[in-house]
Amino acid sequence: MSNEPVLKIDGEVNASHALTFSDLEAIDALHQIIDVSQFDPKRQGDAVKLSGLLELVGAKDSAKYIGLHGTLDNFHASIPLTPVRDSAFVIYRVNGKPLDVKAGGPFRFYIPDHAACHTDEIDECANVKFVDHIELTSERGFDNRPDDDEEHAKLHKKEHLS
Ligand SMILES: Nc1nc2c(c(=O)[nH]1)N[C@H]1C(S)=C(S)[C@@H](COP(=O)(O)O)O[C@H]1N2
Ligand SMILES: [Mo]
Repeated sequence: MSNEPVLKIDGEVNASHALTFSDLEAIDALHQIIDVSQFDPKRQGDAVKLSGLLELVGAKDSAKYIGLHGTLDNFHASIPLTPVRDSAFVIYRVNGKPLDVKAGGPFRFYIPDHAACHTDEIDECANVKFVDHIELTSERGFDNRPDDDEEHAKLHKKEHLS
């Protein structure tokens, strides 16, 4: 039990949380998305809406940026909250089981209406895999997404070697 993965949510919130798979499953059906392929035919599984998570932790008005931290491979993004707060979600379950690490699990952030890689702040690169910490901040936070084609190509080469 003690090694069970958790998704930590903290920063500009009323109550920090560390959520397990079963905590996510227990979130009201109103905030669940069953079958994310309706948003992207290449994706499968179920998700919880970011808006549901924000409600759970009580996001403060001072929360302007969302920091997405993937500790496993040290990948981080910080994006403005407003454009994604009603559309983004966290994929966490496939066929009733936790999302596999091969698919970016156990928790994977997903923005359905993302821009192409490094063309905008809200790009495909911000779909952070193995996200274990969501941090709400008042200013832009740490971000090490690739910002040009060369860096981007290098990152993908690394991803495919692993
Ligand atoms: N943790 C983590 N998340 C990541 C990345 C990464 O290297 N590490 N790459 C990003 C980039 S640059 C892109 S374009 C998408 C690719 O997602 P896909 O492999 O599911 O198509 O994941 C993003 N999320
Ligand atoms: Mo990307």
